Amino acid sequence: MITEQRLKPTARQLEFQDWEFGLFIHFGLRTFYEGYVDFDERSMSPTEFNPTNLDCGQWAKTAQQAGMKYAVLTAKHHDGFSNWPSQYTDFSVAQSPWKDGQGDVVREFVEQCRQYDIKPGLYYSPYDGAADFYSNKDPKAYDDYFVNQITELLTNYGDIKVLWFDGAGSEGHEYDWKRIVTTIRTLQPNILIFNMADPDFRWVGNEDGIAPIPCWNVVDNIDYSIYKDEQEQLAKDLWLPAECDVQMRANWFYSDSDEHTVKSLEELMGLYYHSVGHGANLLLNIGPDREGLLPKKDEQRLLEFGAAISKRFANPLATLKDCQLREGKWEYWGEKSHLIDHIVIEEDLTNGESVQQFTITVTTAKTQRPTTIYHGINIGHKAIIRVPPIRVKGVTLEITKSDGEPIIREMSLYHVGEQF
Ligand code: FUL
Repeated sequence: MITEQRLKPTARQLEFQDWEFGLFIHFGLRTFYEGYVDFDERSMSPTEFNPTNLDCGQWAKTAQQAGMKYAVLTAKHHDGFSNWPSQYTDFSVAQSPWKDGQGDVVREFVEQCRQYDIKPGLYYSPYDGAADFYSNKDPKAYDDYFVNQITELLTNYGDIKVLWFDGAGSEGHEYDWKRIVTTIRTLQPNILIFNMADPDFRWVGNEDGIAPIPCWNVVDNIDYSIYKDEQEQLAKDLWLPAECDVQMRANWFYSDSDEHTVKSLEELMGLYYHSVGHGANLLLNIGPDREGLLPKKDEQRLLEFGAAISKRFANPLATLKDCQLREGKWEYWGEKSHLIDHIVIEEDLTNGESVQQFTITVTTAKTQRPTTIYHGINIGHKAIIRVPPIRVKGVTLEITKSDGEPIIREMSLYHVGEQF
């Protein structure tokens, strides 16, 4: 029986959770100012924006080859520079020498995403360091600007899947969210909004790529930004799946001086277990360089990462089809014994999250005794459980506490070994 009060995801939230892995792209005028930091005092000129070889196809193709399903580009970051020729500012690509001011990074990005079957998303910083009316002295003028720019982005580029609102810098600023959200929902009813205003998914609360255990889908508060410790209390419980955004290097935007900080494959694999493996999405950032390309080392590392993920999880020893549901337990019984070191479980979330506690019990290979080897809390979208290698004849998943009848949509067993 499913309890009436159990919160359920929308169809677009369910779809989002299945994407699992995406590419975050920080690119803009700031790319051309070495060492520029968030809320930098230095002024910047659009005349410096001139990627010599911009290729959004390289971004999208690399993402696709790595197994990513979506990408989010900074349409406008905190510095206020618009990566599209917005008619509401003179601080955009239109004032740059790039393509004689006729270029549009947002357009090239969304078109190439579609080309490679990557869902396009746009980051839009509510904070704006360039619009002098941003400050609370004239919040209404800034709301107008916000709505006008969002209207351009959500009208001129087709279906946009994600609108990513970064809270950083906005602490204490009052926006007319009602007006802004009405605009967004009217223009693109299926868009997913990140973390602010009327969110569809939430920030995991750190920029390290780590989701906790348990990472529930239903929450009553959200983390706002890295500059604010207190969480924002929501008016009611909401289904808000978590996303883990994390950098490939030490900086979000390209820098000449941090190539040595490109994360190792080992560290990235760890992040995968701690994010996707805990039921959250992983949004991994790369800052394209001054040519407008993903830097070689980052591109290679991302491809290695994607290959390592699929190598690990492409060949299960058994899946749900090989299991039987008996008296509320999902049981696998092998003809032969197997070495296993991973158990991956997915809950069908269509009607909400049910599992609150579970155990994994193996039937030992020689004496065929049931032995519990793992106690878990939630399963949610996906739980990747890594155990020391163990030879088993059978494996049983038992849900020991749940809200209503749990539906398991996948349970698979793997022997991955020591490989990377
Ligand atoms: C932070 C920002 O201030 C960074 O520049 C970056 O955009 C990151 C995703 O969010 O809070």
